[in-house]
Amino acid sequence: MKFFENFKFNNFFSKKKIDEDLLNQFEELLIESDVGTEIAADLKEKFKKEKIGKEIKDEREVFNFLGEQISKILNPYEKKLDNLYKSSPSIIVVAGVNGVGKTTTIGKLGKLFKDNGKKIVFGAADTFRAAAIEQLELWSKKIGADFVKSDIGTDPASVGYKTAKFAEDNKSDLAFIDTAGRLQNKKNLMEEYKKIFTVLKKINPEYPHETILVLDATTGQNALNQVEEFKKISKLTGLIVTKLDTSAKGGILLAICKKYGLPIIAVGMGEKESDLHSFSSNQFAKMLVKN
Ligand SMILES: Nc1nc2c(ncn2[C@@H]2O[C@H](COP(=O)(O)OP(=O)(O)O)[C@@H](O)[C@H]2O)c(=O)[nH]1
Ligand SMILES: [Mg+2]
Repeated sequence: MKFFENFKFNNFFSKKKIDEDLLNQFEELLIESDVGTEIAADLKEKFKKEKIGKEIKDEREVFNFLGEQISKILNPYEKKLDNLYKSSPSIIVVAGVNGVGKTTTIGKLGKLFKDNGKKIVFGAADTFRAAAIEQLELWSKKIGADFVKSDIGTDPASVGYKTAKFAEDNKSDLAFIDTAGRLQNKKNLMEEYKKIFTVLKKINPEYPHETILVLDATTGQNALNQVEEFKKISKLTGLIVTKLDTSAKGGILLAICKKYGLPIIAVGMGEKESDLHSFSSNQFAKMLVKN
């Protein structure tokens, strides 16, 4: 994740003084980093107020300023991972389009809670591909979670139902329900999701306790459209943003928070089981502006 990737530092810092031209470059850079035009204009304005006409001794001043501002923007949206567990069973649906990292994230979440002594079950409601079911099964073996599946092609809602029932009958603490997220046929996809929620609510109107939307940071602005679509199907209780270990420009988190006010639960920083971290606005901001 690199915020300042395309920035011509030499040009910037050879000038030593902040002028309008530099401020505009600063704003452009922010927009390129996916923070959205509103936040970019806002940050530019703040930067201007504090720094215009002043000398900058070194680039850290700019980074620190930006880091502090970003941390302030994101701070209200921190949601601690621990909050996913409320009572047994806590039923959690993990949604998102294909390839964003849902299955991997479930593996990582399972591992975290398992290490905290919780009893976990994974439900393979992505029944579209055999490989998807196997992938989740592998994770369940790896971290020691129970596993609920049906045959390929089975109605995902029935797997959701089976998983929640299993969690009740077997005293699981947390149930994570994996989903398909194929966007090829949006209408079907949305119907499929709706049905999962309807069926879960029939068991208990409180179910699911959480609906997490997983977003891939590398998709940039498109992530906003995904939030928009999924918001129509269900009340989202939080976001997990993956692939922040890549060249993704994490600025998209700011745009999403600003527009939708959704809490961020965790960030994915790699493919391994230990690569999921509770979201800290402070740490995230520091990481973002580090060059
Ligand atoms: N670099 C990186 N890769 C990830 C991360 N999370 C998931 N992936 C990879 O993204 C790909 C798709 O993940 P998967 O969990 O199958 O996505 P799903 O289709 O949403 O279930 C896999 O190759 C994962 O290893 C992450 O945080 N960082
Ligand atoms: Mg998957």
